[in-house]
Amino acid sequence: MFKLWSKRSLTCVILTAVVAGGLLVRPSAAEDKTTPSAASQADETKAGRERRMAWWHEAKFGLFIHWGIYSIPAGEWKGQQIGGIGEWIMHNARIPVAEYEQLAKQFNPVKFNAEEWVKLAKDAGMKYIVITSKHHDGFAMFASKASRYNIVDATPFKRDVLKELAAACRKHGIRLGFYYSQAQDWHHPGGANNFWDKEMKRVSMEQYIREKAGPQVKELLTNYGELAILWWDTPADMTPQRAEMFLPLLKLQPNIITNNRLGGGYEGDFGTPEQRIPAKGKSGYDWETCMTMNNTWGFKTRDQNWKSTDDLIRNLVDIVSKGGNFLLNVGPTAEGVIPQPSVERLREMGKWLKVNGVSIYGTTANPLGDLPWGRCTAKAGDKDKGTPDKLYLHVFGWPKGKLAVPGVNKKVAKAYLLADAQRKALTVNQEEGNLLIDVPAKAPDKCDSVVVLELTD
Ligand code: FHN
Repeated sequence: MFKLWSKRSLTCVILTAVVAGGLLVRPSAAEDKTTPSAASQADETKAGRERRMAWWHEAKFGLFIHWGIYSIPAGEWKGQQIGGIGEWIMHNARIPVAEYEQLAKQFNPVKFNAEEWVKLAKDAGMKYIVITSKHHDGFAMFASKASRYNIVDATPFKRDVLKELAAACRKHGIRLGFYYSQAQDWHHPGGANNFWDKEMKRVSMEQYIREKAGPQVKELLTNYGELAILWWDTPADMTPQRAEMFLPLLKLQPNIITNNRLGGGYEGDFGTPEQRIPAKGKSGYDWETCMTMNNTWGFKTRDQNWKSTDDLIRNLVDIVSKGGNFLLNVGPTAEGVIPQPSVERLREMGKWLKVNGVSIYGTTANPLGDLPWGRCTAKAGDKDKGTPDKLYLHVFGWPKGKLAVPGVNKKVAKAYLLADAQRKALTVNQEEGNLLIDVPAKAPDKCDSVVVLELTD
């Protein structure tokens, strides 16, 4: 029998307990690391990997959806407010399996409309969606032959919401990825980390992977058309051998992109800093910051601690200027509704991106040094098409009259405001690498005004 509480698993329990306590933890060093070779495509060439990752590099901005039966209690259990993040209520209130699974019988999200969610993501300027197919509570939000504890077999709703989302994503040109909690499963007696339910008759984690997690991942990779991303989470107790039980399945989706949370030493395609933005990016290192808009991933009625739209836009810009992607979360209600404060923020971000999107999508990290007034993104030109190299100066703090830009070593052919449809040239004084750009007195955008520099050799 394998040891249930190895030193490694204990570290993981402590980490997850801190997360569950609602603190914003720094992910472990392992969480931040990634290697160019994905677990699923270990023998691919560099060019092959670049082709597989190309859309993701272009996309920059995605929607994370944490949705499950935890949205029914929404942070409250038996009249008590339960601390920590909403989707952890089973763990944090130490709810036995037999009690928690009764929630499924009430789950009837009649207001769920896949098209509306996908259109909202699109309007927000997002290019992909990642949704929780099964979170740590073990409840599958899709039709599963591997476990009847799923939305089709165990709820009055009986609809496979992932199927509907996959169809809507295909229709609207949004890529779809699935989050799957491969290690923690508080419902299955072999899943990691349910230490509170004394009624559970433990089985091995191998048995859990063999009879539930493995077959479910296979279902996800088989039944929903082409998938963009498989987003593993919390590799508690994952040994290399256990991780390897999942790897052959990835061949079902040769182009899939995976994150670095499978465990067992498999680092996937990208790092996953959580609730934070790294101080600096790293060349050749792909990463995606995932972040909540309030303090919870899954819906919690009382959590109204919303970040402002300006902060969210600046976070997006900060991340992209360091070469990363931004996966921004919403936690729909038990009725299937995305909370209004989230909708408002997404629409406002979309408005900003409508004007300024070219300074985000398909750009690369800031080639200049630190900039006191904001951030910079870059785009290489195309000689064949006659398009110049460009720098996008994201000005958070609008200056009085002149914008000083240090470190520009190429000649500036033209400077203009992205918000100016006429592209009227701004006067630029260039002395060696230092620029002084004459800008209007009033910032075109109170959050982030973008000045474009077209460069020549
Ligand atoms: O424990 C989960 C948490 O509930 C949430 O899903 C986040 C999203 O990245 N991942 C884990 C904590 O790292």
